[in-house]
Amino acid sequence: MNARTNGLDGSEGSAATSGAAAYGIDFRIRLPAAWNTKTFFEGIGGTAGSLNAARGDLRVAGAQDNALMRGYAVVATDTGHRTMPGTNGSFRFGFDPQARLEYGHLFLPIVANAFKTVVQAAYLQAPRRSYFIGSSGGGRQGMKATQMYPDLFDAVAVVVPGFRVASATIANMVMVQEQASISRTGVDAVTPDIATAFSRAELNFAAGKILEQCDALDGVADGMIFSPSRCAFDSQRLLCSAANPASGCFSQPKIDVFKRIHDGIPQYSPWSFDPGLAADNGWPSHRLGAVNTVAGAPNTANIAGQMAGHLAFDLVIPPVEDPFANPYLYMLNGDPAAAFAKLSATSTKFPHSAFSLMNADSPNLDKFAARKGRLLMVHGLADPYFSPADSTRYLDQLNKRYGAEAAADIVRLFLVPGMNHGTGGPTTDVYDTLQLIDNWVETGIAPNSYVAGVNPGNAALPANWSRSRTRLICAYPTEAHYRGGAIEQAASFECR
Ligand SMILES: [Ca+2]
Repeated sequence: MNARTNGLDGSEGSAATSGAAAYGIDFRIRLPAAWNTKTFFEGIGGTAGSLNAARGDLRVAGAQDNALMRGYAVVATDTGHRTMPGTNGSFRFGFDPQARLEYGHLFLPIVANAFKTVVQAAYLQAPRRSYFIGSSGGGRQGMKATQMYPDLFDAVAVVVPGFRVASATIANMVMVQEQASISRTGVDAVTPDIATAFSRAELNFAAGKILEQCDALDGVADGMIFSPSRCAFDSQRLLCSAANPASGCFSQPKIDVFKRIHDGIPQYSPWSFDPGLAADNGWPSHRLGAVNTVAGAPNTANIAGQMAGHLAFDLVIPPVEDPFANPYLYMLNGDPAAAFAKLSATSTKFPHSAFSLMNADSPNLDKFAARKGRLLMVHGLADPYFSPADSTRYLDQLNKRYGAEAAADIVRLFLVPGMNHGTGGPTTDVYDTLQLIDNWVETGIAPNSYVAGVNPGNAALPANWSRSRTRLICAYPTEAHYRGGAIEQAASFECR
């Protein structure tokens, strides 16, 4: 829909470079023969720009089923642009104002309404329930729907939602610069290589020290911290000294940086101290990347690549002018205050700021609440991309606006110890998001907790955990507490 062979500026994304009409909203619908009268809109993370299979894959590690197999009609979309080939190809839609608008939120009503029309035509019946599930950037999309298009969905589930992505990228810029201050230079002998800021031994040491102080606060030392509200980690425990000469201990400058990047920036939220930081899809992939072996090659950490390109080309107004620029250098040398100001900027060409287009942080859910809409949020306490404290901050805002009791009828937030960006880490990340929201909508009873299991294929699972471990995940602000019994079983915990 809305196909255009060129960007509005006439210069970007010709059909020759993208292999198709450069812009336009692609979508894919799958319709099961045995329809359960419900629909599933699949969010898409990152910078979108590709068309997923529309099976309604559930963000359930190891699960063999999907929404389609359960009888849901499913839609997926690229949100209006295709990833272009070449340098910064996934970010270059940001030079096109209409593509920014569609990616920001406009694709939601356009695709949802087309989906509804197709479903009605196919089954000669309007859908009885409509759900949206998305992770990361897809979570941001779901929250936009609750705030801007409250009639579209009966329930929205968001996992590790990047609902203040614009603000988060500035925290990322500060992280890059903080890490650079303790990094070695790369192979060009000039540019700091932030992959060297912390070694794997140091991350493992930090994870151990965090557990040492906070693991047992929930009643049991089981490698998971269920009481983040009571875990005021003392980072001086990491310091190398005569009494603490352990492998992986920290110098004082490293402790200072470690603490500051957990504290974050005032315009965003702090990060929790959680042992999941040492897992592959925690800090190593998001904040450090691989050690650079080729002069001039971009750092592979997401704060230096994915989030950097997103900020430079899709969020700030005006975007960085050279579409082939190295976004790592933008993060490394940029002025965070100046970049932050460009997130609220507009121009004649770009009439909508990044904050208005991309952030989804309005606590006004009046219309969504009036139609009995339900919002389920799940956030990993070791998510290195988007802060779990940003999700609790949002919950606190809703509690203030509606009162805790009324808010609990609209939204439930679940914090998952050890879980990284959606899945992975030393954690129980197997659970059924779709069943949770469907039960909530069909019964009207909000979930106070759910039982999660481990993914036996998760390489970050500690050796001494049972591969059938289950845990009780409690709705914020309650926290799981061990009450006695078999340590590997969720039934041995209660929400307090
Ligand atoms: Ca524990």
